[in-house]
Amino acid sequence: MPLPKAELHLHIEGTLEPELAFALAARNGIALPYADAEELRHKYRFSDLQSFLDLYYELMAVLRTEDDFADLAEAYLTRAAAQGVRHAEVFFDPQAHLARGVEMATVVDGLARALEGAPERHGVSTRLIMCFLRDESAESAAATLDAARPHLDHITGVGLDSAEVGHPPSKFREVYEKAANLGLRRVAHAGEEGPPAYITEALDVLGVERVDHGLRSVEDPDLVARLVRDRVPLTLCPLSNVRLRTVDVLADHPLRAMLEAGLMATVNSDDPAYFGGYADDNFHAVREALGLTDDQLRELARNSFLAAFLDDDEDLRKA
Ligand code: ES4
Ligand code: ZN
Repeated sequence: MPLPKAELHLHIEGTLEPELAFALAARNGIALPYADAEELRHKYRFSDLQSFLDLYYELMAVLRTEDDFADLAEAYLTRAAAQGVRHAEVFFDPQAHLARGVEMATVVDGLARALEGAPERHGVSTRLIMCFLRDESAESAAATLDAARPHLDHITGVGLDSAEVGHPPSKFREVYEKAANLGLRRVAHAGEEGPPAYITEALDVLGVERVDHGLRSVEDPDLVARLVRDRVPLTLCPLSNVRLRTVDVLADHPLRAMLEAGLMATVNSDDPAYFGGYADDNFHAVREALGLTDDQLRELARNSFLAAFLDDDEDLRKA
């Protein structure tokens, strides 16, 4: 039995398995430039974040209808539940869909339909977090927040993702302030490929409650001391870091040292269809590669529930 856990760093578009991509392409009359799912899977070899993002955005073309988004989320929930996930905070990238002429309502209603049925169907509670693409303008992010206004009953928070280097958190100061005023929770990717200073900015300028990745915090001892002192959760994604060549091999991943330094680390799958594993696959991989103890694995699982945007009456650890 996999450990019960919460997954806090998961891009729903990154759960698009090659077989589902082909099925949705056929349903929508879209031709993919690959012979079949197997040929497509062979393209899942990346040299850095951008080389992954290029394919990630290309394949989104198959997501067109509300049913497509519902089917995508349902497929994820089925796999996540089998890996011990009891609570999932799901990112989505509205700008990537709006740019293709897919409306916000299509995306949110499709995802929300699958997520709303998840407690009964899969024993998984959920939240939805909409991410701004940091390589798009601050004005585009603000317009996206406006477009989401009619749908905020389905959206718990905002995040920041896509190509990090050259797009510091401070670029999004105003839209995060607006989001906070709307009662939205705040997270942001920082320190995946970008420098530790981006993590500091995400905390100080954007007011984030969790840092997504936060991997490069280990380069700055003062920042580590602050993250430990303030119990700032980091949503690490070990298999993602290896696939995107941020870390050479899993045995070099700093997760164990981070736990031992007192950081509030969590383990997540990021874009599991692309990076070779879902939530428990990541737990299993770090246990093997880093020799984590059972206590450390339980600490990771406990951290995931403590760092979740759950209400006080939703203690899923007892489930
Ligand atoms: C992402 Cl791994 C990663 N990093 C930044 N942005 C992303 N969007 C989807 N996956
Ligand atoms: Zn991510």
